[in-house]
Amino acid sequence: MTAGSATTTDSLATTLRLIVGDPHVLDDPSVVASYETDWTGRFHGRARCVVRPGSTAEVAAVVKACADADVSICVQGGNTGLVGASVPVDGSVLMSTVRLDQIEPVDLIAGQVTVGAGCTLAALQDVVRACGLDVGVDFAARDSCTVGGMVATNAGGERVLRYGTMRAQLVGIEAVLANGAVVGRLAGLPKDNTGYDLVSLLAGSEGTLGVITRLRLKLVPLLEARVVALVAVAGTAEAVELVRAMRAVESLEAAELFFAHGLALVRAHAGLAAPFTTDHPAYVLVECAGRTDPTDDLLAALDDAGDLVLDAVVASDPRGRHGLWAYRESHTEAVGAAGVPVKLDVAVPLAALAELCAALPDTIKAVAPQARTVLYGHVDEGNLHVNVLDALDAGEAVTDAVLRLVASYDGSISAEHGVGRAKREWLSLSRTAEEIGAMRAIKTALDPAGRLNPGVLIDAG
Ligand code: FAD
Ligand code: 2HG
Ligand code: ZN
Repeated sequence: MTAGSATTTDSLATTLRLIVGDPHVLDDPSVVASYETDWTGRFHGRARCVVRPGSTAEVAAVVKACADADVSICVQGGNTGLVGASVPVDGSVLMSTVRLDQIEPVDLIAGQVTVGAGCTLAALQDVVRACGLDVGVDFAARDSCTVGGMVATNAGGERVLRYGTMRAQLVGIEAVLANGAVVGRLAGLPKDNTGYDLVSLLAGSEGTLGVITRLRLKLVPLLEARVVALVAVAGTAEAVELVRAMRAVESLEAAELFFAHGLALVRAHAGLAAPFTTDHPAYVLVECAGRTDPTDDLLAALDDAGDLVLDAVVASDPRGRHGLWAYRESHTEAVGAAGVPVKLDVAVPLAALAELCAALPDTIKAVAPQARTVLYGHVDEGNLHVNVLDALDAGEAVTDAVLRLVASYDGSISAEHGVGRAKREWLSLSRTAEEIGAMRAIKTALDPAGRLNPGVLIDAG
């Protein structure tokens, strides 16, 4: 399928140039190379060429042309995905959504916005914040990740405890299916029970069911009165207890977890000062946001938490808040600077999080004795990011050991990053054979030739 003849390659490139214009088909290997490796540096693939359509009609025409040539397509937004799903299998056309970046006027009556899939989160935040509204999902890749990629991965991030994941923000979608058909529901109706929910189905589909071209999001109020606290605690169990206590604060928006080893790595990488005079085993970063200053509520809750709080530093001015967030948000970059990690994003029931954190180091050492493990995550959702350095040679064994451990707690092998190529072989740890069969039936119905993102999540039957 993907290995068409040279003649096919040339005639396909010619057809694509006619559709999108010469400058938007890239085949110079030195230019194409930047699209062929994922953010972590672990996953690679050789693209036949890169095509950058500028409208839904162009996307549909490109999809049809590739189908006629029997060539597969990998859709790429900001290429910040962390499971190897945004880079092509060898010979695929790489479709970049970079030109699908239009933001339509914010619908102030509905509190919604329709936006091109290739728009970055930061660009959208700028526009909607100027209207007194905000996007419910936020995380460190905001300057590069696209809203289309966020929907395709059902991204989570730092505000899930208040607003849910990307799927919960989504009220409409426009997409091109594998046969070139355009499907779209962008009216943003809160009530619409007219059959199967394609909007929700495409969320989390990782580029395997359709190319998302536009989407409509419901927005949340822009809450500018904010306070952040970095709280030192004795360990994961205490972090979970603290978050349980903090849930009494209505304005709670984020609860993030990291440990002494991650903080040390981040400080060395980013040159940050120590947040406290002494080191502590674990840290919880909490943020509260409201229309009025939430500082007193946060301080009262910390007070009530008593001995759980070993130390705390609080900031309500933007500079201080960003300074505290840097300790948590810089983890991914600091890990990346230390090497190419085996990256596993998992979730377990909150009651099992401390046990998981305690069991992980030995589980990993058993298959990769030299490995360095860095843990951090979104504590309220029991979502842990397991980053294993110096273990690429044992990547499969590490993945297998960690994901089996997670499954033993009734956990998920992918909390928020998706399955991609990285965890495809382990899907049955989180999904039953019947569920996988149903997913495969959907994939086969919508993409019978398996042309959309082959090798990712699931193949056609
Ligand atoms: P890409 O990486 O380009 O693609 C990701 C997947 O989506 C691929 O399967 C691709 O084929 C598909 N895709 C992209 N665009 C489309 C489209 N228009 N139509 C169909 N399929 C498409 N994730 C979280 O959930 N929470 C976090 O807190 C978080 N923090 C991060 C921090 C950093 C520093 C980094 C580098 C990543 C982080 N991520 C996080 C990973 C997250 O998955 C991505 O940042 C984002 O959701 C992907 O957007 P993207 O545009 O980069 O997509
Ligand atoms: C985060 O929460 C992101 O920082 C990235 O989801 C996680 O680096 C990671 O593994
Ligand atoms: Zn995360």
